[in-house]
Amino acid sequence: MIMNTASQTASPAPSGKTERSEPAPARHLPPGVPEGLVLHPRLLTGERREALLAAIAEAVREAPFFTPRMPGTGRPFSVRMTNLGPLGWVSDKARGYRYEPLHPETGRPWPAMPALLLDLWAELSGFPAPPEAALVNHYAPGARMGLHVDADEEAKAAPILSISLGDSALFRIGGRRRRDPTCAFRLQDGDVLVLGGKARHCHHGIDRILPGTGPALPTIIGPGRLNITLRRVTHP
Ligand code: MD3
Ligand code: FE
Repeated sequence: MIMNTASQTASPAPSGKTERSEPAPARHLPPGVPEGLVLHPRLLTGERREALLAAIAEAVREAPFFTPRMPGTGRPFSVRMTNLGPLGWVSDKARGYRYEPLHPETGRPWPAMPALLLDLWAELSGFPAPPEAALVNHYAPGARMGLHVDADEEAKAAPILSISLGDSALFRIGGRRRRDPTCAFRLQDGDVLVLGGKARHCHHGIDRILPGTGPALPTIIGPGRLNITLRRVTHP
């Protein structure tokens, strides 16, 4: 686990000798990441990762990706989205950002939240009630997400948990005010990020996807990157 405290360790010096299996390089968070941000590098690997990808592919069959639109202007997001769980985040020109129990195009309930995601939340969130929404973002190469704050949840004390799959992305996080300084670091396949404390209320976004840097996603999803965010929406 990597926290924004003094617990970070230095990279080992290169030994000069060739080894059969190189250890994963130590990963550092840049200076200035907000308090409450915890990175678990490559926490999701192997069978757990495969099971999650299969569950997402299955959910996308039932609840296809939709393209959210900006309130007022109707400008489309470059990111496609779908949701799992009792509530899902949606946005359109007329009604803007909100959580809804039904898919905006099919009118059906969102697919159930997989047990694997409920377990991950129970392990890492420190929050006593389960998440109600798993928002699935798909970034094709070239898609991005501008700096924003997540403020549509009533449960302001609950953290947000983020899982990255596929290609790496350059993630940026700043402060409570839009003009506060920002710092950026890479998120890669299998990384789990917990956004609690002050970090929960900070501006953040995705500058760009780094195409071809991660394992392929299921065919029904296509190339690029998936991000799954687990959210508690209502007051428990
Ligand atoms: C920091 N998603 O869905 S995940 C979003 O990679 C969103 O798709 C990005 O921002 C993505 O709203 C970033 C990491 C993340 C998620 C939620 C946060 C960071 C956050 C909420 C508050 C602060
Ligand atoms: Fe966000």
